Amino acid sequence: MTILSDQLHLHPDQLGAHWMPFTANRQFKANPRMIAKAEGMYYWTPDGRKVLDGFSGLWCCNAGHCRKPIVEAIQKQAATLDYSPAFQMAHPLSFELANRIVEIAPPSMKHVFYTNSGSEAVDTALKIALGYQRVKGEASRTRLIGRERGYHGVGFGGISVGGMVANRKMFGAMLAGVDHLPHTHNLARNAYTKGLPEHGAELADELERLVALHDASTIAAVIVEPMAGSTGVLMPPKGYLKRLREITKKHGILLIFDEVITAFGRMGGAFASQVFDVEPDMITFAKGVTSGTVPMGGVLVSKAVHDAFMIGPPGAIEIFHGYTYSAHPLACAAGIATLQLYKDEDLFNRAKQMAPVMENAVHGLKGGKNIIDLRNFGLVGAIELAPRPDAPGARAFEVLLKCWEKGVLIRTAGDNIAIAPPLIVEASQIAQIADTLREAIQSTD
Ligand code: PXG
Repeated sequence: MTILSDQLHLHPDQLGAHWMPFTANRQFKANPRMIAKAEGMYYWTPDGRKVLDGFSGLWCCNAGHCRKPIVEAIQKQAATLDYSPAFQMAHPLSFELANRIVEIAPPSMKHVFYTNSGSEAVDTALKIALGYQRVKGEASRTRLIGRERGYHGVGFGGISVGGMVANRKMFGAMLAGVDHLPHTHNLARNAYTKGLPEHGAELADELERLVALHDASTIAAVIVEPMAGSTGVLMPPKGYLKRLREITKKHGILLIFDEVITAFGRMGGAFASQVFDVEPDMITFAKGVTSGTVPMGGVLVSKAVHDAFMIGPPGAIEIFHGYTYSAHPLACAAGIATLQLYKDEDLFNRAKQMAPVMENAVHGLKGGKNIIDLRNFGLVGAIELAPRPDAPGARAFEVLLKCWEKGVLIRTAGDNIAIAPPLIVEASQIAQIADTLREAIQSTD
């Protein structure tokens, strides 16, 4: 393997121009953690150090890195059709990919609206929900309900229904007419649960309380992540999602599952909706659809929701919404190749088969220093550490830095550590992640 040219070693003075997202810029630029190359389960730093990817980049490279069929499909597409107009014109790959996504989606999901990211997928789904209620003659249904500790990207819609204080507090009033369900994380009752927590299904009944408060005639949609990823990997209590489905249906409220993280194998099936056997009205996706190779997101929409818009004269545009890069040819080519690879290598089933290995590895950390909870489902594991009283998040971030030094990439959210390796991960690599974490946690005060 040839490792990496000198130009990858940037002088600190060259790092200022890029204002990095969700990053402590000054801290990072004083001691940068650069990645220069990837293949399979591994990253390499510019100086050739090999790092095991325990987080699929950022929950996205589900097929592993630089997989040949995906790389070749992108290369070929770039040389064949670089871009075609997204509005009133099309290219065949977008239809092929949509059909392939619909094929593996829950049965009622029949249509795909493309975006370029999860944030855009969320804002698109919220807009479709508002539009749907209006075209159905229920224009008073404008309220959107999210959940505490939810993450739905960083658009104004997404932060409004989201429940992460840091992502909201700087940005003013956001969308009006939003309310939130309580989150389901309960260490007192559910700590150290393997798989889905026993307690908390009744928290879905809080939606009845919100309906009583606002009246169903004002509520358009509820959006939740089947598994809340970004606020620390919070698994849905047994029966919770089903209960949410029942209540939303009863009141004519649309249910949106934000599956940006959970779709494409992470939970051990194509979509978490199937794994948890609950069918929403819309599903947002991104990340794994192209295994992170080319930005793409989208909204899977039920036939009923889609068909409600197909009214008026055929020459009328049904929804005034879309992006220049909706269904970008490179993203579609990458998506088709990615879904084919998932199928050829049966990767969603592989995730399911590896889930017990992940479970054992994660729960094998029990008793470690400062650990207050261990969680797992599918190919996801989480370790919750007690926060330092004066510095929430600092302890887990120190563990992240130590793991990086020891050659394993993980991710933190506050004092939660998340593990979500590519679905091609081997048992020995899961063991390596766990061993590295054990050592890093033990050596952190
Ligand atoms: N919805 C959900 C459920 C997500 O997890 C988004 C929307 C936004 O997607 P975009 O593509 O706009 O970033 C996300 C993104 C983490 C982490 O560390 C999670 C995300 C992104 C980066 C880091 O948990 N999720």
